[in-house]
Amino acid sequence: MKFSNDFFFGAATAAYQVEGAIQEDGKGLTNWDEFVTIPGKTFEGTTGEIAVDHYHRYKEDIKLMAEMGLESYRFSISWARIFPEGTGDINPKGIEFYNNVIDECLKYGIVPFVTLYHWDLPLPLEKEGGWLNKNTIDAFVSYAKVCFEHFGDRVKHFITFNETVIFCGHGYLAGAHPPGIKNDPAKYFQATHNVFTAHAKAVLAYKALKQYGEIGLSHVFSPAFAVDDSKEHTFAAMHANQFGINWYYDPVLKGEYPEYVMGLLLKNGTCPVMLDDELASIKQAAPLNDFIGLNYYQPIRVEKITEPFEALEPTRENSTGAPGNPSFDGVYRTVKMNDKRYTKWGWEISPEGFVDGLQLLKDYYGDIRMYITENGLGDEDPIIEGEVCDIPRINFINDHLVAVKKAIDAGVNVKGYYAWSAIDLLSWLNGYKKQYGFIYVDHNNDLVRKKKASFHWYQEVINTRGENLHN
Ligand code: BGP
Repeated sequence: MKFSNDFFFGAATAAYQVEGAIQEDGKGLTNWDEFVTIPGKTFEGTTGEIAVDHYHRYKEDIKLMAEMGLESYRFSISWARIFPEGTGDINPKGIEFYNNVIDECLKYGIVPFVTLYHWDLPLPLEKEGGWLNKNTIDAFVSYAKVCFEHFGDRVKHFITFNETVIFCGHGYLAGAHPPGIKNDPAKYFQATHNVFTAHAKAVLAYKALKQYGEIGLSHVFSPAFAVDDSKEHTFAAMHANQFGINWYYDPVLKGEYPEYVMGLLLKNGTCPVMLDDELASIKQAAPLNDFIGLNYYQPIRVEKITEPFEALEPTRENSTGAPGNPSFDGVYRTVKMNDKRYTKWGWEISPEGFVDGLQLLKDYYGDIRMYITENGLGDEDPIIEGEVCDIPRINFINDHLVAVKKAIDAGVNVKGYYAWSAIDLLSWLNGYKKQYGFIYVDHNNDLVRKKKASFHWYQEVINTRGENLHN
């Protein structure tokens, strides 16, 4: 079961979910800072105002990560710390903060793996149309360049975007993320195209600097499987994967959009405005994209909708991954199955789906380098005699690491695994109740940190390079 020495054992966080200090040292407000103040948007009205105070406690947190033996730490930069207005003047304090975080990682030999955009858009840009406004593309590229120039001497792994399908899907279809728009496929597809363009232009800018690192992007990876092998449900799975996988990976890896999806968008009038220079950048950047990051939590089980079906009104509860919803185009719906296991939040637990999904990606895209940039179990961890006994998380990660190893042995090019999350943090819509970390944060006692059972377990996994994982 041993993983090779060049495989990263890591863990991840995102700025909004850990940092807090949303208006400190010159940071500008973001779309999320505003969105969470709308009543009912988040569980118990939680906000990232303090989060887990990583902004002030990053030294303590990184020290704990080092003690756990973490080889790489994936974190995101908050754009509004670097450019409080989204564009214009750089905030030197923002640069200083991330320099400190990077240097702190390097002090312990932890490789920083940096996400440039994990959903927190500077508020002035959101007010001007956010990802629907083509100016946001240029603003992102300028911001990305500043990050490459200031951090690229020490950061050799950049992720441009985290999970386009989630922030665009929740932003323009479910209305559960900013800007909170519901059921608008034309806007949704336009936003995704603008993001792919921004990614491509950032890749070109990065390569022009010749920093000799790698750059890619991370998607949520929820491969669709048919509920049975009937023709109609098999079609539903193909359709779901075209929209959920190919629409997201083809422009990045092949430099063009999948014909199947394009055909349907043209037919129903939801095809985005795509300018020639944008399509040219997407084409030019594809062979330069070094890797894809996969955030795998669960697969989806789908069935074709054959009879009229009353869609649930999208809400916070049903928009965060639990099955039960029809697809935006009414072609299929996701289904909870009796023979599958689910988390307390209704997400399927399926290491088998992970192996099959990775194989599917290899079939689509060949030898592209992959990192598992998120995978983990959201749970309410039991505390027994003062100890956080997160045994279900240990089992979950064990099984998913075994799945990764199986995929590697079958020839899939996976180079690292980042558990979500390094430390307990703010779940975007589910507050602090849904925990993911190896490190517990006590919200009743000054955010004191405490090692969970999984902390010691992961330490041992890293130490032995996975030798003792069990099948
Ligand atoms: C991913 C996001 C993460 C994290 C995770 C768990 O989609 O990239 O930021 O939030 O999902 O999600 P949740 O907190 O909703 O359980």
